[in-house]
Amino acid sequence: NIPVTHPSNIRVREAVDAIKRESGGKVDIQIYPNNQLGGDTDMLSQVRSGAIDIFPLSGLILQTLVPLAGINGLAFAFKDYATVWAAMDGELGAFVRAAVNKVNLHVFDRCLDNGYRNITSSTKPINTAADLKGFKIRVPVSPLWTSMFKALEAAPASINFSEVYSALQTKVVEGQENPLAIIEIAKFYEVQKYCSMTGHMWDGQWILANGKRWAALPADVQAVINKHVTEAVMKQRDDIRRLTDVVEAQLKAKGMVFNNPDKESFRDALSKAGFYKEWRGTFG
Ligand code: X2X
Repeated sequence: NIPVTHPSNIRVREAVDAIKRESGGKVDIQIYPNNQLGGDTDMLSQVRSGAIDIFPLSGLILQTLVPLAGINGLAFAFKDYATVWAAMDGELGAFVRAAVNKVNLHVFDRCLDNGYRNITSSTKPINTAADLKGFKIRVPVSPLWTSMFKALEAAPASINFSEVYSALQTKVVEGQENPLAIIEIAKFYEVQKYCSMTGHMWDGQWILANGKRWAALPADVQAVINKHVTEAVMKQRDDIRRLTDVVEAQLKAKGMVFNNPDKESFRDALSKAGFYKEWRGTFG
C-alpha cells in the first residue's frame, strides 16, 4: 500500500528477484506497489478470493477479519523494539498466526516493521490527551484504531491509506498518525505542519498469502519463497531502524514542527475510558 521508495517495497523486490533466480524461473512474482490494485481493505478481499496471491497487511487492518490480529496495536503495549520482536517473533506472533490460518490465509513467520506511530496535524501540536478532544483524525480501517481515538474523545475517520494524502490536503481531516518513515516517504510534510511524538502503538505488516494458492505450491518452492521472504523482512527491519534515526531531522528541515507529548496523559485517559478493559474482553 506504500510508495516504491519505502524499504518494504525495495526489500520485497530483491526477494522476488532472488526467488525467480533460485527457482530457475519457476516462480515469477509481479509486484503492484502503491495501491495500484485498490486500498488495503479491497486488497484483503482480493487475497482471500485469490485475485491476489500475496499481500502484506497491518495486523490491525487484518483485525476486520481476525479480531486477535490487532493485539500488537494496543496503545503503549511495547516499551521498546526488543520487546516488540520478542513477542512478534515469539509466542504472541505464533498465537496470532494460528488465528490467521483459520481464515484460509497463509501467513509468513516474520512480519515487516512499520514502526511506532506518531500523530501529525495541520492545525496544532498534540501535547496531552486533552488536545485530541474533537480532533478530526484519519485512522486506518480497523476496530482497535477507531476505538482508541474514540476513547480519547477525538473524531476518528476510517480511511484507507490510498486516500490519506488527499484527505489531509482537502482538510477532510486535520491529522493522521503513522511512523516517521511513512510520514516522510508519503510526503505528508507537504500537508501537515506538526508532528507529535506520541509513539502510541507499534504496528507491523503480516505477509499474507491466499491459503489454497500457497498449499498448492511444491514444498521445495515454498522453501525458496520462505527463505527469501525472511531475509527481506530482516533487512527491512534494519532499514526502518536506520531510517527512523535520520528522518526526524529531514522532516524538520522540510518545516515540520516536533514536540514530545506527555505520554502518560494518553495512557491515563485510555484507562479511565475503559479502553484496556474493553479490549481485554475481546482479546482474552
Ligand atoms: O495505513 C497506514 O496508515 C499504514 C501505511 O501505516 C498501514 O499500513 C497501517
